[in-house]
Order: sequence, then C-alpha cells, then structure tokens
Amino acid sequence: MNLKGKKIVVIGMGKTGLATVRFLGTRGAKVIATDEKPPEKWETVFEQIAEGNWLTRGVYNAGILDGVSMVVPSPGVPPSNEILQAAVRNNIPVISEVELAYHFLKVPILAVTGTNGKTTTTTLLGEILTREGKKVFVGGNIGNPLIEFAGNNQAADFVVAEISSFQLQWIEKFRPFVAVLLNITCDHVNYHGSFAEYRRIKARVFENQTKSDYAILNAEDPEQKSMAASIRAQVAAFSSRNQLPTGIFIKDGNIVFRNHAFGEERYPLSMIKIPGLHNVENVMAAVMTACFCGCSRESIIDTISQFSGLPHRIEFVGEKKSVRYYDDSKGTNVGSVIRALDTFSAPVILLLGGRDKDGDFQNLKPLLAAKAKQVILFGEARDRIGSLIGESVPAVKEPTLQAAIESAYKSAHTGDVVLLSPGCASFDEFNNYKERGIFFKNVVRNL
Ligand code: UMA
Repeated sequence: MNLKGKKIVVIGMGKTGLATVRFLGTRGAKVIATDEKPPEKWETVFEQIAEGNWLTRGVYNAGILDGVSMVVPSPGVPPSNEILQAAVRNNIPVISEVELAYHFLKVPILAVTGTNGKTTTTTLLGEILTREGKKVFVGGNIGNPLIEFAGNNQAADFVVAEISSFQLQWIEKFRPFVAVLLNITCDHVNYHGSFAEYRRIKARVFENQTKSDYAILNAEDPEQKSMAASIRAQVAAFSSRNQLPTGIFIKDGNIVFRNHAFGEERYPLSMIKIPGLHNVENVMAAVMTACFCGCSRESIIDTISQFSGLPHRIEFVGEKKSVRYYDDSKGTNVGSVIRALDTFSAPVILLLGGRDKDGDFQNLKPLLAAKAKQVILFGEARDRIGSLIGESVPAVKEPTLQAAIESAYKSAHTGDVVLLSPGCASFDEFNNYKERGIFFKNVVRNL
C-alpha cells in the first residue's frame, strides 16, 4: 500500500488514532486528524508529533472529506458516524487500523476474537509462545495498537492479536494465520445496530483465510454452527461438553487434542488454575493455537499451570465476615455475567448495572433464580435491568456502585459470595472497567 502524498483522515485521537497518525506520517501521507472532542481534550497528538505540513487538524464533520483518499476510524467510532457514512456514500475507502497494519505486517497473525475471554486467551497464548522461546508481539484490543508494531522493526515470530468487532468492522484483506472465535453472545448492539450484524462482523475474522490457515471454532456455540461451511481455512473445533472426532475436548480428566497432522496429545485438566468452564474453553483455544505454532507439551503445561488469570475477571478480592468478594468488572455483557454466575456454587449477591449496551438481561432470569440470593441494581441501567429480570430474584436498586457495595455488605451472611459482574459498560461513573474494578476493590477492602 503506497501512502506517499495521500490525503488520509484519521478519526478519534485516542490510543489508536495517535499511533495511526504517527505511522502515516512516517510513510509520507498527508494526515488530517479529527475528533468529536474539542482539540484541548485530545490526547497530545500535536505536542508529541512535530506538526508539519503533513499533519493538520480537521473539523469533525462530513465536509472534512474533500480530496481525501482514505479514512481510518478509531475502533470506538460507530459505523453510523456521519463522516463514515459520507465516506461510504462517496466511495472513499474506510479501513480500520488493524487492516492498515495488516498491509505492512511481515509476521504471521494469531487473532483471537469472541464476545468473552479474548484478553485471557490472548495473554495466555502470548505467554505459552514466549515460554517456547518464540518472540511475540501481543497487541490489538488488549491495548497496544498493531499499527505501532507495524511501524517498527517487527522483531517477532508471531503477532498475537486480540481483535474486537469494532476492529473487524472495516477490514478488507486482514488475514490471520490462526483465527480463534471463542463465543458469540449479545453485545455492542448499540454500536453495530443489531445482534445479527454483530455476529456477521465477528465471522469476518475468517473471511480472507486460505487453506494454509487455521480457523478455531467453538463446537458448542449455537451462533457458530453455520459458519464452518463458508470457511476456507482448516477448521479445528473445541468443545468443553462433548467429545469430538478431531479438535480439542475433555476426556477422563484430560484435555485431549486430536488432529490428523499433529496426532494426539493429552493435557491434565488439573493444570488449569483459573476458575470456570469458560476458562477451560479459553485454555483449549490457546492450547490448539499453540500446537499449530509448534509449541511443545511442556511449554503449554508449564505456562498454564502458572497462569493465575487477569485482574477484574472473577478476581478474588478478599473475605469480610466470612463473605467472599469477587471483582468481575470486565464482565460488561450478559454472556459474561452468565459465565461468572456459573462459576459459583455458594449463594451469590450480584451487583449488576452501569451504562447499558442494550443487553438482553431477560436471559439471566433462570440462572439468577438458581444461583443468586439477591441482585443489587446500580447506576444508569438499574431501572431497565429491573424491568427485564422481573421477579426472578429479590432485587434492590442503588444509584451508585459505592451504595451497591454497602448494601451488599449489609445483606450478606456467612458463606455468601458478593460478585461485581455488572453486565454493563462503566462509563456512567468511571472512565473504564479497570477504574471501576479498582474502585470496587478499594471500597471492599475498607468495609
Ligand atoms: N471518538 C470520536 N468519535 C466517535 C467515537 C470516539 O471522535 O464517534 C474519539 C473520542 O473522543 C476519543 C477517541 O475517539 O478521543 C477514542 O477512540 P477509541 O474509543 O477507539 O479508543 P482508543 O483509545 O483508540 O482505544 C481503542 C479501543 N477502544 C475501543 O474499542 C472503544 C481499545 O479497546 C483498544 O485497547 C485500543 O484501541 C488499542 O487497540 C478498549 C475497549 O473497550 C479496551 N474495547 C471494546 C471491548 O473490549 O469491549 C471493543
């Protein structure tokens, strides 16, 4: 892709936009940077990058597109955005940052997508490969834009990329060597417009793969059932519930990987220290990907045995008056709340709420009835969630997370679990899920 002299609009001056502007500058493009926020609130793009005649600040509306040959939106910019809509109408190519990066990457990509478990699987996979002695760049939605790596010397054997639906929205040629689709449950409907569209976009991770690539699917996910037929890559499935003729599955206390080319290998389930069946699935996807990349059984077992999980994902915070508190602030959709509830056998007091993403909370009803002793609804979404979960479980409403924690503390009895698994975004009270999780932990520790 020749960028020299091309006029390119970059929308969104966050992490992705900043890295994209930098990259385009080094390739001789004429960049117009824009953001819906007033310039004084942008990250310091113009302070960090010597402003020259290659970089200008553009007004945030469709008029910015005059003479422009390409638009690169940040992942958070929804497809309904006025500038993107105008670009599409005028046949101006719109590509995501991962697509742009792909054109310059010389290293095979291992892409991990799915509604839940992406970060855990991506991190674990990166660690297995590293233990095997491979050099890796771990990036994407996990926090380090791929374009940053594309712009440096690319000293790695593999790029391990967490890929979100937002990043897949505007791909064209993006082609991972291994693409993992962990699961699809309802999320980001307010961004993509519908669940069907979200699912369609997720499946695009396989779109450009060929016979020499691998597509890893979840055999138990009803949303993925019809996908295999249209995939050109070698399909390999994982199942946490049933044995499979080939792929990866559970048998007699082992994870069994069976493949025509790779033979059969067994890994003890006891090596997994992170809780829940969903994490067994994340591990299976990571193991299979690692096998396709030539990792040994020893590296795989050693890494998984020492992997204690990531912060804010069903993370044990502490015990107060014989009540255990867990932080699952990363649980920002209904699917992840289901996974978190499934993990516990003790009665759960669930803290649910924040900023709604049009989540299908009525799907929680059976599990709430079976597992939750009480639900404390908090934040902006409390009334909507309340009306969707109905009478399935005793519920109280609190305006803020702080008030919700205090209320849980008063209601909890010996042996209970208090679980923050909000099923919503954090933006009504916090800048992101990490801040929310840290806040939860601090309040709990001071109870
Ligand atoms: N902006 C606009 N117009 C809009 C929307 C946003 O101008 O319509 C501007 C904002 O004012 C802001 C900038 O865009 O200045 C922010 O862009 P962004 O939201 O894309 O954020 P980045 O800092 O570039 O971070 C993005 C991902 N963010 C999102 O997808 C929302 C980060 O994932 C990712 O780590 C980073 O790129 C590096 O790849 C975060 C995330 O929440 C963790 N991801 C979602 C998720 O995991 O559920 C998909």
